[in-house]
Amino acid sequence: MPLTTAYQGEIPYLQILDPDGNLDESLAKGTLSDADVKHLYEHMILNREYDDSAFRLQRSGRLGTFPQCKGHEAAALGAARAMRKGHDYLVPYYRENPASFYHGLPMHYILMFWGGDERGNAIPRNISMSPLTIAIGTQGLHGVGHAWAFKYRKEDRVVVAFFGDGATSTGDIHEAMNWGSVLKAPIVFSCINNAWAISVPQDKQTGAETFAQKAIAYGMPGIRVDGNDIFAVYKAHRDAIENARKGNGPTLVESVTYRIADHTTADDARRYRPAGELEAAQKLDPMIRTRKYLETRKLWNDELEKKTWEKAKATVADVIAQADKVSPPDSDDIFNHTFEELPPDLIRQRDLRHTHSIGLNPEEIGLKPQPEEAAH
Ligand SMILES: Cc1ncc(C[n+]2csc(CCOP(=O)(O)OP(=O)(O)O)c2C)c(N)n1
Ligand SMILES: [Mg+2]
Repeated sequence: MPLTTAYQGEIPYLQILDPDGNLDESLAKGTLSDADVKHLYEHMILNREYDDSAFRLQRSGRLGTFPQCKGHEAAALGAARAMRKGHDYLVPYYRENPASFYHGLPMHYILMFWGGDERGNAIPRNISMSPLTIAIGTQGLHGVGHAWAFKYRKEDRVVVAFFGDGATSTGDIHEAMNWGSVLKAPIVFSCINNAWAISVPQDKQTGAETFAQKAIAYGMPGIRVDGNDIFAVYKAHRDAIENARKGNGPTLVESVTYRIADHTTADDARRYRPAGELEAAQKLDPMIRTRKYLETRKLWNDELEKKTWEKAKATVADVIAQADKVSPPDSDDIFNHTFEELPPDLIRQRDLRHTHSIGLNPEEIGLKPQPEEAAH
């Protein structure tokens, strides 16, 4: 019997705004209006200013570390704009400040968090997003859980879960994509391929040509987009979100961008980045292209650019002042924001870890021995 084809798949690639700022009018139809692009560019400026200020705060000893989002602005904001604000649910990792702020997260929270204050990751209830995730990939499963809950409750909310190229090598992301697809959960898997996972490049991360093609194996659509193109990122996410809202399950969107900064302030990418790569990527910076587009449409000029940066600087200075005014944290905070009701073992950990209790008999400080301790 001859061999036949069991399955054949294809991954589309979408670019609408090219690096010179030229727009494919037919693909752009029904996507972002002039006002949208202007507004998103203003957000890019605000985020770039925030990013550079946070870097300086770290260098002056006021933040522990900071992962810069530089270069990711279009990839994050295009997806954020495609979501229904306050309704759809954002599941970030740690490089989505532009999306988080767009969805209303107070900007000083992120400074608090990287300054070591856990209250900065206690997301206010009215913001439709989960906390930042540092444990790579785990948020994929949280995202599927949220999406499954929305489906179960018959709410028409959709989750957008972000993760990096490096996270695709974790078991959690595979499990999340598998279960998301099996359950037809309303979730979009947004993979930010920024070429690096700390010092690991794409060809050491996967044997596949794209990350998007992994969707095929999970039985969901996959698409690769130019992640520095705000139109393409928006369109791919909007279509995927609306498809999920209709009950058709997840999509994997791979946004190809570049990590213009070091991995975090604790890294020095000059040690591993090939010569010339950064300079080439800087030419593809999403802000350059978005500005060029706005200028071609006579919607932007030097004066607006100057004014917007000035406004961004003033906003960020206010944000820093706000973070400075926050009362000092309490070490109990690390226990206080994850559970609605703290489970007994964590109550015990919280109470036992106080320095004054170390070495004391738990019974003497009013704690009942745990069953295994009683058995010894
Ligand atoms: C489970 C787990 N393993 C390892 C790490 C250490 N770590 C922190 S960031 C990172 C690389 C992540 O790369 P990627 O997913 O591409 O995201 P990017 O930082 O490039 O945006 C690693 C391995 C971690 N935080 N969590
Ligand atoms: Mg990466």
